[in-house]
Amino acid sequence: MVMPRTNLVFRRFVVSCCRVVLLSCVVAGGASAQVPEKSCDAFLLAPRQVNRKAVGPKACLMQETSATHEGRALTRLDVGLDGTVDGYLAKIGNIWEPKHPAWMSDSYLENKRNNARILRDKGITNYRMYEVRGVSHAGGESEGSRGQILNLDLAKAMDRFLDMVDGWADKGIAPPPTRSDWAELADANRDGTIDYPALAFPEIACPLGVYFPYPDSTSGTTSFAAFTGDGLEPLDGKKVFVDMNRNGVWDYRETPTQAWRRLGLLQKHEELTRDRYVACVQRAADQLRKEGFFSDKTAASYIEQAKSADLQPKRVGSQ
Ligand SMILES: [Ca+2]
Ligand SMILES: [Ca+2]
Repeated sequence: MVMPRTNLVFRRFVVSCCRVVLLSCVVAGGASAQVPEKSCDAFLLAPRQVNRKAVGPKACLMQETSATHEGRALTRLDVGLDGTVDGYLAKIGNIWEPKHPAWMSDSYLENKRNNARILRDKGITNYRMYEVRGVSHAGGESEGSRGQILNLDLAKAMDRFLDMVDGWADKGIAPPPTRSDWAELADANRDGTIDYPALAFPEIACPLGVYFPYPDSTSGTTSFAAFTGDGLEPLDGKKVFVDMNRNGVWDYRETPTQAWRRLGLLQKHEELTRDRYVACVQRAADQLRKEGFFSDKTAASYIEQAKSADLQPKRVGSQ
């Protein structure tokens, strides 16, 4: 999330960026090839001098896609730049397929974290980066469920992010601090303990299974492996086992009760009951609501769904 200018076009551009940054995850999704491209050269800054050479984006193309969320009209802008960025060639050939410098990671989470660190180190303060656990790059609003693909629905927090951008631009109300599980970004007072951890939606805080990158570990989409208590931990699309219980071994799936005991959500002899599940979801949703990331409506809907969710979760596809 970056502090928007008052110009509406720029605000919408920034809102689009907010989604990319807030996902802060593993792999960039491709822009739709069906949407015609338009020039956005008018928004380019003048070139800067680096080592006596003029550097900076030279050309800009964008794709504009209309969408609605809960009745609100949104415009998504995907932007491609040509030219040089800090002396690195930003693009060779297809403007939508930039050639990455060697120091960039295959992990988009790593790249987004580094992006936030670089902004901070440059003294830029009008940005925020929010990691959301259990997400790769794609949010469920565009690719919620398709075959083995199942993504966490980030749209449930988008209304609050739009409000944050509006409040920041119009009233100067700064959004909450950057949230990350990387101490470099989230241990504000440098005492070794993270102060602003990544966001845990109720699906993650009160899990009935695990989300994992799918088809492989660098994919922008995820699949979901349910705590069925039945059979082996599944394989991803590259036939690498999904270590659901993080014990380093390809072993059997836990039941939700076994997983919750391991995670400390239940005591050793406690069972996962409806009341305990609803209470957990309520705690997780309320915390996000108090911190400003969930609306009242989103928090309430999570609690309502928890009252009827299947506590003996079924597999997704063959997962
Ligand atoms: Ca700390
Ligand atoms: Ca395991």
